[in-house]
Amino acid sequence: MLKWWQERVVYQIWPRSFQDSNGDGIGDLQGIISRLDELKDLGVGIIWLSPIYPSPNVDYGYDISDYKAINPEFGTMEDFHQLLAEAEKRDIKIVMDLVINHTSDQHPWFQQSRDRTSPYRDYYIWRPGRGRKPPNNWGSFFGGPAWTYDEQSGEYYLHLFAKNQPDLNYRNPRVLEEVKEVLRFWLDKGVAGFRCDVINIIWKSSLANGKWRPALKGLEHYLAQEGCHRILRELRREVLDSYDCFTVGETVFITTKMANEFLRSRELDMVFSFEHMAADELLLKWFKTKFKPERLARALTKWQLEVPWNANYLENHDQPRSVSRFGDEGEFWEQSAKLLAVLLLTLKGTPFIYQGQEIGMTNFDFTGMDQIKDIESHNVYRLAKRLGFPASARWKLIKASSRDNARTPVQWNAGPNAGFTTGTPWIGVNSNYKRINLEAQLHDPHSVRSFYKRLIALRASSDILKAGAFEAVQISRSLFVYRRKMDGNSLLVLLNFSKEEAAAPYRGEVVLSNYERPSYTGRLQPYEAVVLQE
Ligand code: TEU
Ligand code: CA
Repeated sequence: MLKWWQERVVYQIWPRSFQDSNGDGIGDLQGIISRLDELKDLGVGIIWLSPIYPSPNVDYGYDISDYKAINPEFGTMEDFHQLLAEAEKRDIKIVMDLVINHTSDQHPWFQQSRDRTSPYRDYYIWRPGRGRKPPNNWGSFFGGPAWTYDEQSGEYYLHLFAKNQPDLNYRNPRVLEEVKEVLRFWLDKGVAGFRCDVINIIWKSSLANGKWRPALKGLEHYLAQEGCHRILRELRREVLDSYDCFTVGETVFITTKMANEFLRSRELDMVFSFEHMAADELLLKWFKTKFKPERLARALTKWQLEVPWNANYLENHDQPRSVSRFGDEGEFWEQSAKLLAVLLLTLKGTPFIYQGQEIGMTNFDFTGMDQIKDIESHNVYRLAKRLGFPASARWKLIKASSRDNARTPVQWNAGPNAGFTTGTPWIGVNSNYKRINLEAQLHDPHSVRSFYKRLIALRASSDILKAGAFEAVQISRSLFVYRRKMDGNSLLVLLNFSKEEAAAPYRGEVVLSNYERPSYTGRLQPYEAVVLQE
């Protein structure tokens, strides 16, 4: 028997760029409410909201200054209640983002923590320096050291992300008590679960120096430690078990073995893997290399075979757009966007669609750093400059990997600002919005969006697609063929990740094809995806 969060499809909203309702250029809750009908029509059963809490926006919501309120830029608590009610009318569940590795440095806990005598001192991780040097050699995810000196305190505090995102200290039991209250606060309102931000790094086993690594020195001291498992078990037992909800962990650097350790006794219900996201990377996400479909297929296959239930995704607010990365922005834009849809919705697991993915939105077309808002991009750009990268090379890194690729406003129509706002958008709209927008696709039966809708419906009606076993059939340079099977029935999925035709001598009745072909004859067109009933 599948759980409801296994049956449904999740749609991720990054609220700031979704839909503005009041002309201030910033997406908001009323904007989301106004689009629920379209999401329902698409077949979405769960919405995951990236953080909507008050935040100074150093990391656009992932730096939280109050866990129990709504960012006034997005609306009020009343708006949130309305969103819950309107979603429920449409049988859509709402999932919140839970960011508990760190808070904002503007959170009152941290403000008080800067006073050495405050009871909040131990909410964070403070240490004296080693002479003029930080307490250890750890590096932060956004580049630079993981420690910042605070004049007022005369000590350093740990931050695995920006210096405005101090890490919480889970050795202090009061911190976990606060977190439990936050969970109950939202669950009692009716939210259906949490996407747990960098949840596998919340426990630091020691603060010893890290061994050498190309980035993130110190990782071995905080990645998936026993203390983290203990905390998650406690949250499960004392809070989550009393509600009908699910959790999905954003679990950086996770292996399938680690994943199973989180899933075994339901410390988390699902985890996001990052391995398949490395299919076009060399060592670091900043060094993009030619995309190799084979690497993508191998990573996905490994996770399909070794983990019982996956959280499948090709995009989110941290990743470049999938059609630009794994497909083709040019001649085969439409076919490749549809191919990626087939991949996402025919793997075993819960599919996560990121806003705009369903209309094939592409990477941004910005021309300079002044248009980039993301702190990580700016930090890395500066770092690359210090390392002596020429300006053109620095810009290339940003273009290929910046998180802002996925953060441009959703393209609703061909009107001003793509229908996102009547004011000035907080970040640039991609200039391709006249060609790529929802309105143009909504009633076109052959659009990318209609194809997503068909696939979501197909998955909903197919026990094989939802629960059938996965079997890899062929992984070669540009072909990925796999089977889903159950009780003697099977579906074969054929994907051609290339601009060339390809021979793929398999047989079956066509269930679905992005070329709308009536029958299959053993050859795939460029970027063709076919599902065959065997
Ligand atoms: O991301 C964690 C993370 O490690 C990366 O995916 C991150 O985006 C970065 O690219 C690493 O180089 C989560 C959130 O999804 C992200 O938006 C936040 O910035 C981050 O945690 C901190 O809360
Ligand atoms: Ca607004």
